[in-house]
Amino acid sequence: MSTPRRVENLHTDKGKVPVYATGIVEQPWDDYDAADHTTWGTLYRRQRALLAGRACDEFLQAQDVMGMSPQAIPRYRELNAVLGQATGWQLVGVEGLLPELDFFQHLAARRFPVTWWIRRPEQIDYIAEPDLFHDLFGHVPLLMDPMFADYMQAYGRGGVKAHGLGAEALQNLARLYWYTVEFGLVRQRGELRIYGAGIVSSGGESVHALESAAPNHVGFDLERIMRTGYRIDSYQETYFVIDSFEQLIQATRPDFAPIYARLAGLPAIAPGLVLADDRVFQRGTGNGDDA
Ligand code: HBI
Ligand code: FE
Repeated sequence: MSTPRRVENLHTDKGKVPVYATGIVEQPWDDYDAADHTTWGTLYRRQRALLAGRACDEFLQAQDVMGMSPQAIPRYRELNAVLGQATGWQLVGVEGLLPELDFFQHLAARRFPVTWWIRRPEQIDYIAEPDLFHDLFGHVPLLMDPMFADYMQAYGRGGVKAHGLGAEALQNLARLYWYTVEFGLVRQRGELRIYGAGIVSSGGESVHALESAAPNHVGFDLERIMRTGYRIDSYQETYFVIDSFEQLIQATRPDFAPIYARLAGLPAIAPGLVLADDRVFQRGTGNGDDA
């Protein structure tokens, strides 16, 4: 299988991550080789076995409704037929991470960019950048949920607006994405369940996020999250918990400009800290006092 066209290494606050060409690419489904389909199937089976009782209901049900299976890498075209009917979202193939404005513009138009290539077998347990498995298995199913679908579009619109407001506003938004879309937990029937794509697509973190005593579990608070730093190369030290997807869409109703103004210049909150006015579900045993 041909490799993606890497354009440059963008030095972001997430460290050095490659940013790719921004064009849309057709999913080269006929070019996937046996190793690609096997990698998909192995990861799919492993994650579905782990996520029963750990992922939120909406995630697991959507994956089944979309017809995803371990048999083979799904065809974006087929998923788009189902997804378009459900919430108007469409998948578009991309080379990988996009510059933020391109990414926001896709979300604002109900297009989710999905990387067209899947990790190689030797990377099966970890890959530093989002590949097809992370995007398709992790991010796409919840776009079937009307409330979450609205949140993702509102997030994209917020991002397009924030793009002209400078680096701090973009960093606030990146943190919001990180602690909800990527690493969010939701309360369901009194228990914590996973909805974040970064967790559901990771074997270790699917267990760690819910069952380890190390991380903090703190109730969702928009401004608290926008101030909280994060690391991209280790399990999260704090997971934020929402009561429902409705809470996410409510949080994105107001104009963010006054919030950015209020937060401007305030120091970041270290990833492991618990604050006095946090709604604490679990105070982690991690050292938490890291600078
Ligand atoms: N590009 N393809 C792709 N996928 C992402 O999840 C993504 C991105 N570019 C930027 C980005 N995520 C994050 O910086 C968001 O916080 C915007
Ligand atoms: Fe992601």
